[in-house]
Amino acid sequence: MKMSFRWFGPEDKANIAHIRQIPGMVGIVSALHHVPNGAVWERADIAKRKAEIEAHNLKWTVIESIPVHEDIKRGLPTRDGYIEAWAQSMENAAAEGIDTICYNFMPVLDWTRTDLRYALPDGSKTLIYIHKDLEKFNGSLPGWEEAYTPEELQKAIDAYKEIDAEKYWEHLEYFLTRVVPRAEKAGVKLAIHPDDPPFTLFGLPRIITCADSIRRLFKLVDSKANGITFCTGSYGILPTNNLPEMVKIAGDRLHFAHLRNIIRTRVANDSVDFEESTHYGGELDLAAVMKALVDIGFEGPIRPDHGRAIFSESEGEGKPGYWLHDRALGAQYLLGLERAFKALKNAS
Ligand code: DNO
Repeated sequence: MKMSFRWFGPEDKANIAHIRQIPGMVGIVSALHHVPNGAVWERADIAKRKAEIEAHNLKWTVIESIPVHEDIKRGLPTRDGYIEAWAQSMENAAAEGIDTICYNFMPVLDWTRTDLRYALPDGSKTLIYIHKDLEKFNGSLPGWEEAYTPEELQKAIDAYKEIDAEKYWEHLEYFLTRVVPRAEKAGVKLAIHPDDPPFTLFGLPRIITCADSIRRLFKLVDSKANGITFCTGSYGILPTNNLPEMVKIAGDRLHFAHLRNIIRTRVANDSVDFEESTHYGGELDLAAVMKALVDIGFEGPIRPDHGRAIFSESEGEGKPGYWLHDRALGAQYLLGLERAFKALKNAS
C-alpha cells in the first residue's frame, strides 16, 4: 500500500520536510484549496503543487478533493457548467499524472464535529461529535470548501427542503454519468468519501453511509472508475456497519483508504456521539480492516487520517485533526499491521 499523509500545502503547520521523515511514508494527499469551488484547476497550478511535493522525494498520490459545487448537488440548471469544470480539473490532474481523486457528495456540510479540542484525561486533545450540540455549530473544518455565517448556513440548508434522499441519488447519478466516462478515458479512479458522520444532520439528505449505499453507488455507473474512499472513522460510526465485510464488497473499486479510530459515547437510532481516538486504542478493529485490505490485494494509497494533538501541539497550532505527531504514530501502527498480515499471507 502507498502510505500517504494529508498535507494542505506550503501554509500547513505540518511541515512536509517532517512528513518525509516518517518511516514508510511515500505519498502526499493534497488539494488546491486556493482555487474557488467551481473553477477549473489549471495545469500549471497542479504542476506547481506536484513540484513542491516531489522536491521532498514524495509522490502526490491522491487529490482530496476536487469540490463538487452545491449547484450540482442541488441539481440546478447551472450544474452543467460546474460539471464541465470539474471534469476539466480531473483531466488536467490526470495529465499531470495524478490518477486518484477523492470527492464527497455531502450537501452543504463536509465532515462535522462539535468540539475540535476536547481534552482527554492524558492531556491530549481530540475532536468529538455530540449530536445535541450540533445547533451550536457554525463555521468550518479543515478541507471544507465553504465557511458559513449562521444566516448563510440556514439559507444553504433551506435550499434542500424539496430534496429527499431519492432525489439526491438522482443528482449523484446525473453527475457520475457525465464524469465517469471521462475518468475512464483519462485513466482516473474516482473515490467518493462517505458521509461523516453517516446520518442526517439538520434534516439534510446523506446517502453514502453503509454497504447498501456502496452497492447502489456502483450500480449507478458500472465502471471500475466509479469507486470509493474507504473511511473507517466515517462508516465505522454505525455499529451495524461491518467494516471488513464492506472492504470485500468494495473489492477492486476501493481506491483509497482512510484509517482512523473512534469511541462511541452514545448510540441512538438517528445519531451517534463519538470521540476520535488513537489508531491503536479505539473500538474499531483496524487490524481486521487491514487484514481485509491485504486479503483483497489492495495496493493503493492509504492515509492515517486524523490524530489527536499531542507532544505540546498547543492550542491554535495546526489544523484540528491534522496535527503532525499522532498521525505519524498512526501510520506506524498501520504499516506494522500491513507488514504482519502480508507476512502471514505469504506464509500460508
Ligand atoms: C476530513 C476529510 C473530509 C474529506 C472530504 C472528501 O477529515 O476526510 O473532509 O476530505 O469529505 O471530499
